[in-house]
Formats: sequence, C-alpha cells, structure tokens
Amino acid sequence: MADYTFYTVPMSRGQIARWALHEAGADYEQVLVDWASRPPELVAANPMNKVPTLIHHAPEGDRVITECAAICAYLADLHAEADLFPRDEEKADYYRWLFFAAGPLEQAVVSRAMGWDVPEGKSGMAGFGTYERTIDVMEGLLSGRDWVCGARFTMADVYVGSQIDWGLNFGSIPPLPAFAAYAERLRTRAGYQSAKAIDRDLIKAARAGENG
Ligand SMILES: N[C@@H](CCC(=O)N[C@@H](CS)C(=O)NCC(=O)O)C(=O)O
Repeated sequence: MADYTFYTVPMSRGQIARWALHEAGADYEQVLVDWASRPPELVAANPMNKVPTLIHHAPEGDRVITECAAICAYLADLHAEADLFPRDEEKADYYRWLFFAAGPLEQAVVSRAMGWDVPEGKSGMAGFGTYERTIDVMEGLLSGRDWVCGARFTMADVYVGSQIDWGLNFGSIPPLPAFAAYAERLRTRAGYQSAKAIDRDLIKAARAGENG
C-alpha cells in the first residue's frame, strides 16, 4: 500500500495537493472522484465531502488531512528530506504568507469571482479588506524577492504560487509583471511539471471521452 491515499478531481484544488505530493517525493495512490457519486470513504474521511482529501497511512494508524494549505505544510514537515520546511529564519515569512494566501487572498479572489462586493465602509470587518489591497500586498511581496521566504523555494511557494498561477490562468489575478515572473519561476520546478502533466492528461482524456 502507498503511504498516502489522495482523493482528487483533476480540474480542482486537488492540483495544489498533487504538486505538494510531488515536491515532497511522497508515495501516493490517487482516487479520482466523480462529483456525482463520491466514494463513502471520502465522506467518512472529510465531512465537507471535498477534494483534495489526503489519508496518511502512518505506521500507528491513518491520519486525515484536508485543506490545501494544511496538506502542503504537513507534507513539508514530514518529508524533511525534500528540504521544503522552513529554517528558523524563514518561519515568519513561511507561516505569514501561507496563512495569508489561504485566508485573505483566497477570500478576496473568490469574492471577486462570485461578484460579492464588500459594502461601503465595511472593509475593516473583512479579513481581506479589499481585493485591491490584498493584490497590492502580494505584488509588493513578490516584487522584492524570488520566493515567499526569500532566496529559497519552500512549500509555502506551492500554496502561494498555486493561488497566483491559477489566478493568472483564469484571470482572477491581474497579470502584473511580478506575478508573471513568479509564475515563470514556479513552472520550472520538476515537481510542478510532473504533477501538472498528470492532471492535464486526465482532463484531456475526460474531455475526449465526453466528445467521443
Ligand atoms: N478549503 C478547501 C477547499 C476545497 C474545495 O473547495 N474543493 C472543491 C474543488 S476545488 C470541492 O471539492 N468542491 C466540491 C463540493 O464542494 O461539493 C481546500 O483548501 O482544500
């Protein structure tokens, strides 16, 4: 049995977890989920009934891990050999921007995509403030450094980078030069390429099946 069972859908946030699994060098078995008939094991593991859901078959028993940012952090922590966990001097940036991307950045982008506007005078109550403020902060960060923690790629780049990469591809993040350059750096990663190729092929095969 593989060390991890990975419940995913190719065109989903599961791409983030797959990239993290590849960066960590983790041994996993995928279970492709059909939205219409989700396996009972998925619901049992994750009452949100969402993907990605990861089950770690640890020697002392199974552990369930959900939420892409948590999956990234967990894999970096457990796979020390991949050297994606932050060193002491990188930890402030690592946790700060990982949580920023999973909270304010994701809320800002999803709110924008849904057409939800923060009512006039209420931005102080919204964790992301405004979409523009959140994007400005990300642009400032990525204009001054190559990676989230500075000079070195860490697992925080898988999560923050996925938000930027996905947002550029789908137009939910503006194509600012700092974002485009960061995305170019991300796309050179072997882990990015091998993980994305799997989902790309699965998406292509599913579309071919629908059309033929
Ligand atoms: N906070 C979760 C979000 C997961 C999520 O919303 N996944 C979507 C696919 S991108 C899903 O499973 N949607 C199906 C549903 O909600 O029924 C994470 O970061 O992993």
